[in-house]
Amino acid sequence: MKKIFLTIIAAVAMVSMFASCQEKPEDEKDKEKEQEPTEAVTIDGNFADWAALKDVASAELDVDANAYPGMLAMKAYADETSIYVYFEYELQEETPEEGDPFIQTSAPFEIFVDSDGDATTGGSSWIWSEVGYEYMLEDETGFLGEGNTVRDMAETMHIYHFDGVDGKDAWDEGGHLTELELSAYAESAGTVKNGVATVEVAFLRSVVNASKAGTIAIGIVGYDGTWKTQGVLPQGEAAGAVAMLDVTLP
Ligand SMILES: [Ca+2]
Ligand SMILES: [Ca+2]
Repeated sequence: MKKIFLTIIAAVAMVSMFASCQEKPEDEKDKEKEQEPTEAVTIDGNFADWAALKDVASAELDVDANAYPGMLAMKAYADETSIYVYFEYELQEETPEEGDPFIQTSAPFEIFVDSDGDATTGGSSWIWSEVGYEYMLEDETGFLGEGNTVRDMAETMHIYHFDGVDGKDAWDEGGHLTELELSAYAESAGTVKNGVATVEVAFLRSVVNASKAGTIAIGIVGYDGTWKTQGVLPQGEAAGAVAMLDVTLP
């Protein structure tokens, strides 16, 4: 009973603190409003905001990079709170065991993040020459929605922390991924036109432990509905030829 009473006292104290916080003079409120960081990119399927950004990290499919040609272009950017990734992905023809080829309707997707900017720490991968990723975001449902649309992956994007031996592939001995139980940290939107999906994704810097200014590196992979690798960026002459993309954190 005493414990309950103390809890009530604490609750009342918190409510009154909260109430006092609410009663700020108008000019102070205005000042706070000015200090609120504005988002560099709005996740709305409109890409004019990307075109307006300065110093965007970017990678494109090289003409000689034929191994995984599905990912045509990527850009990455960060503001004070979030990391933004843009990509263009050409939908691939899939050939089921029976029947005619059809354009893929499911596109699982992964973002690898070397969040301490040190390729010698974290997991490795055959996909890039330098990786050292601490976190991987993965959506097994993928970014394609019903019809010619791009869906919001907010509810289905999983995030994994690499907590195995540095330099090991997550699927080899010594490698290990732990899924983090987080929600409401990512969102996505985009369009599908002429067989190309253009997608913008945002996720919080805090969930990949990248809150300080510095440099991180990002790589993306797109798959078809059977998890066959279709697109990789950055990509050199082949997968494994180049490092992930450096992104500056303010
Ligand atoms: Ca936008
Ligand atoms: Ca690392």
